[in-house]
Amino acid sequence: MTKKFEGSDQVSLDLLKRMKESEIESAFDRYDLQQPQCGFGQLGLCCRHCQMGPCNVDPFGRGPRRGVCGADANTIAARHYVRIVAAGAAAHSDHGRSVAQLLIAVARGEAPGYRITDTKKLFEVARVFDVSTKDRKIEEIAEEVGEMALAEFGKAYGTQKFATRAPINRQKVWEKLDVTPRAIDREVTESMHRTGMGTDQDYNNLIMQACRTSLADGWGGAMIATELQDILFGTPKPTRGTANLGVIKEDEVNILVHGHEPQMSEMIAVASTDEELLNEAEAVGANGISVAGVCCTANEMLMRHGIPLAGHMKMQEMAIATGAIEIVTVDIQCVMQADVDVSGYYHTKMITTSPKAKITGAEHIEINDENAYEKAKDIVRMAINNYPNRDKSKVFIPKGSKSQLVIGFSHETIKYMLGGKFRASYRPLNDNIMNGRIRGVAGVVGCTSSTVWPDQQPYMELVKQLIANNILVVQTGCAAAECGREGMMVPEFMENAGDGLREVCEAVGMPPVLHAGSCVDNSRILIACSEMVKEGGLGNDISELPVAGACFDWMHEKALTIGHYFVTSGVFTIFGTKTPVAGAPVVDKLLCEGLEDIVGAKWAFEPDVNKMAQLMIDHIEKKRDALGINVKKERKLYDMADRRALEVEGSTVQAGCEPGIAHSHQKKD
Ligand code: NFS
Ligand code: SF4
Repeated sequence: MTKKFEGSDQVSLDLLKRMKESEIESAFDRYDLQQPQCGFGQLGLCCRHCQMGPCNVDPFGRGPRRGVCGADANTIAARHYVRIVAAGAAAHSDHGRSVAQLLIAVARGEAPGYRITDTKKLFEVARVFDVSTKDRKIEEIAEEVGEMALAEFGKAYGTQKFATRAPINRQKVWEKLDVTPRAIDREVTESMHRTGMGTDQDYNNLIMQACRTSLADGWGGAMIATELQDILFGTPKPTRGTANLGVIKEDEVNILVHGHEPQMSEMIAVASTDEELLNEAEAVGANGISVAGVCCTANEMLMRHGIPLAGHMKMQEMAIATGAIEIVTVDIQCVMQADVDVSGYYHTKMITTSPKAKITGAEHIEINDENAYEKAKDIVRMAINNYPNRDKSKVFIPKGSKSQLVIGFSHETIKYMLGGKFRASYRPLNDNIMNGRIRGVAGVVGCTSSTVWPDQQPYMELVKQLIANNILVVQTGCAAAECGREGMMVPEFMENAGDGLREVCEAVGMPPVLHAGSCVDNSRILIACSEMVKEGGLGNDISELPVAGACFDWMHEKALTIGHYFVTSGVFTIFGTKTPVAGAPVVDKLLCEGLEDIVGAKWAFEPDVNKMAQLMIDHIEKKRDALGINVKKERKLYDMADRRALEVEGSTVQAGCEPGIAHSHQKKD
């Protein structure tokens, strides 16, 4: 059955057509070639954890019901699930570890080219880590914060320090279940151990380990990545940017930065402004040097510096197939090996920069903390020298394919935007949720993948339905890149929002769809939820908030880990795919029903985007009912709001308006 979604991604369709004409294979072709994909794998019922296997379990009872060791469907599916969560946690966290190492190197003066940018954030993290700031040099504080962060990965005792930022009641839920994450590496290692042959063979116990490991990501490794990157590269503030393949310049040297860690891309961006290199670019006939991003590196660069975003995960081959890329540099995660082949059809050079990620056929130039700027300059120079090799007849940059967007909505920004510079607070957001202008908040995050053909745009449709129902949308990852590319992240898009949400967006001047960053930056959403609880009026735990999370087509294991830490943090989360444990309905029931009684939130898997939106809306309304904020208040004669409205002649504030964002219209209070 073909799914009908909003819009069509013409740019991607044009590029895919072009690739086909040039006989370049795309991930979409390879996806077709993989059909039909293994049914056991799709059901989560394939186990290869020991040499007696691989074992498959037949969910229809016609074949084996157990593996050679006796593992049943529940055990096999739950073990598989835990391994996905552990792999995702490992990916985000290893990224976080590199940032901690870089912070230490910068503090010790061993990383030329980098600096400490946000001391306010440094002090905030120092406070959480119990690092003294009194009468100490910034470098001293930064070094100790870096060391403390590094210790979070392997400490012998205690639990994750950032977990103390969660509301007290949430922490109590975790303590009671004994899922407060210990050292990050320990949780990942223990997950691998428990899921091997012959260890943990109780699906309930396995899913609890998935809870603990996912929290080690969200409130551990991923949060360390976000917070320490903010210290080093700056906490994002609202900035204008551009997105889509049209950001690639026909007459400039183009460098595509792809991957996840900003360490590499930040230096390439700096090197691209080097006077000497700009002169060299001019000497080869180029009008400048242009850097554009793909995947989460793009989100990082866009959020902090407004550096254009060429595309999200499933567009990486298309970006190279514009034929106008001199160099594509990659570090870690979500990089397709096929990029080497696509590059090979053009003059494009592909360069790997991380010792953790080499790709056969790509050139390796290692970038580390000490040599980053020099190596980045070398790479930019290589791109310049490659510019004359560009075959103009192969260049294809779809015309008009460039969208404007406003980005940079860190949780601090949201606080400032809503509360104002002098009284930054979540009070106005909570008040507007309580008075019903905003019904709730939805996180729409995660991947794009080759399982969805570009004539379908599920993220657009989902987000449109949510904002039309007065739900404020916060986005990260490739889902954010997709909606940003489609022009949904500008204040003008508020005309698609419901009346209440539009009123708030108008008063504050913000889009109804907020870009909060890369996938590790989902930790910003965890903090925002915690702040909403602490602000008061919306219950005493994240699980009481009228919020929901969604990802349509998750691709990388990281996305499932994110989903699981949101659920374990108390947020109803829905993915637009089939359940990853479809072959074990009992485990599926635990994820999609049972967990609600245990952690206060549950999963849903629903491939129909309309049903997905409705489930989120229903959930948010259910939470509003439980909070008692859906009850219409009885009007008193001349209540506070009436008096205010009378006092403010000519003001746009209406009678009945409660304290909130719209008060920024008031001339006096
Ligand atoms: Ni997230 Fe970023 Fe995109 Fe998915 Fe990959 S780029 S870390 S995993 S595909 S959203
Ligand atoms: Fe088969 Fe059990 Fe070995 Fe898995 S662990 S491959 S189910 S024998």
